[in-house]
Amino acid sequence: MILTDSAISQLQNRADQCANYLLDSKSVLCISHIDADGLTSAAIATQAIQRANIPLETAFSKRLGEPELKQLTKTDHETILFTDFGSGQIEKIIEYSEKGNFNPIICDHHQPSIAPSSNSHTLIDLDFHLNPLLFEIDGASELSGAGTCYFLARALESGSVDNRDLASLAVVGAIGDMQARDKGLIGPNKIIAQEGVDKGVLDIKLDLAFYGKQTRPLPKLLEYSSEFGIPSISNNPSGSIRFLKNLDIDVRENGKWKFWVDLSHSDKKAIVNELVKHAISRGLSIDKISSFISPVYELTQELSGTALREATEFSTILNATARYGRPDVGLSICLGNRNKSLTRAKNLLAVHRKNLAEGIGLLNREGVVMEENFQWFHAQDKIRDTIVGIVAGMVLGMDGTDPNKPIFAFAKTEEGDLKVSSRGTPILVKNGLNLSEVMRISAEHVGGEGGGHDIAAGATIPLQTEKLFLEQIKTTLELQLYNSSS
Ligand SMILES: [Mn+2]
Repeated sequence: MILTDSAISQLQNRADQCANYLLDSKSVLCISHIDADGLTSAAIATQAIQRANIPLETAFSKRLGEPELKQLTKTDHETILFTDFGSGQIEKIIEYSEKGNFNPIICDHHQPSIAPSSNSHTLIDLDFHLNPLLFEIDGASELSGAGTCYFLARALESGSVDNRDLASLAVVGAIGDMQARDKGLIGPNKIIAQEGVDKGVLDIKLDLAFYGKQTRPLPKLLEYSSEFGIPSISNNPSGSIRFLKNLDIDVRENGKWKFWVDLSHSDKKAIVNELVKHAISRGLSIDKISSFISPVYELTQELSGTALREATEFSTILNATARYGRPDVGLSICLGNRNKSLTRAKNLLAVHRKNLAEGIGLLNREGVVMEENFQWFHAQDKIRDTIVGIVAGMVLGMDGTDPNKPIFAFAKTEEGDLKVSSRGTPILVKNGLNLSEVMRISAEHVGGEGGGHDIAAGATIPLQTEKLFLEQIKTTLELQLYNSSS
């Protein structure tokens, strides 16, 4: 690679160490997390390891607690590669490794359960732990799990192998983990995207930022723009149709609404102009209006007008598989299989959309509980634990919630405990919020486990510990937000 920045070259050195470790392994078990970033992480690692001719098996896990780690000690594979999780459990993983239960490699971007350099123990992890946070690269916005695996994949190259085609999956992972900002991907994520462009697997262009340009008919594309809050268009079906009918553009063809991708460049431009005029005349903020346009990441190997063409829609498809117990389907799509896998995924996507809409409906009806420095809701068993975090992220900032406070969401799990998901905002993080720490401390306080990123984190806690957990959140948040303001 041609990158010169010192943090990145340190990350590359670590990737080289991990790659050498892998290349010396007789066989590898790759185990990954079940979201879009986890699936693309596994897909990148899987392909790079296969191309390096190392025998491999790929598996997924919803969580990585004591029972899951214990189960992994039974593996026949010489090396276990943890992708998109593992850093938050590194203490436990080191314990197992020292007992000779398995040889681990961790390729993750979540916050390590022990801070780098906080104790001498961490020296042991140096050889096999690849994580941007160890090199002062932000794991919440600058490099995803899939991006971290991409660095490993590049380090595994030898001879004529060129793994840059995997950059498109790394971008899908970063987008799935909400790492893009108004100006698109930043930091190492951006460098990876550029490698994808150079390799011809990605196309980056400034375009309408709305979700669904490939697969939603124009009125739906506009109607579902709730994050932009455009008066009389967002969440307004008849208003969206009225807006389109007033345009001097053919927005229909053969009696059907067109899709954004079907429009000519000049028609797209005309619609954006009208949208901006409409938004200005109704007093929408300039910040919101300027976010209508952003870099859009298209996978050039996928057909235009399909759900896999644009990184945003691709990542939703993956979430719809993995979070409903079918990570195998999502992985299969990432590995290039279509037909059956894609049909299955689309069916799951319909269910996923329905569940998200129902979850948001529930929140609109019941609202959140407002505390002094945070807000929360308890979905009981009305929202699946695997999507309650997505719902929390979607409702944060909507009517009835406070965009200046982090949100915490509880849901019961199939395993008989509670899942807690939390989401913050970039401004809160700047003011000292670290949800990974909040979730780890509060979960440990009630006998559970938690961690993640500063801006988004999760925990699993025993039933009926909500009250104690919430009290601990309050205390930890006070310290974080107080320390930064003093
Ligand atoms: Mn991730």
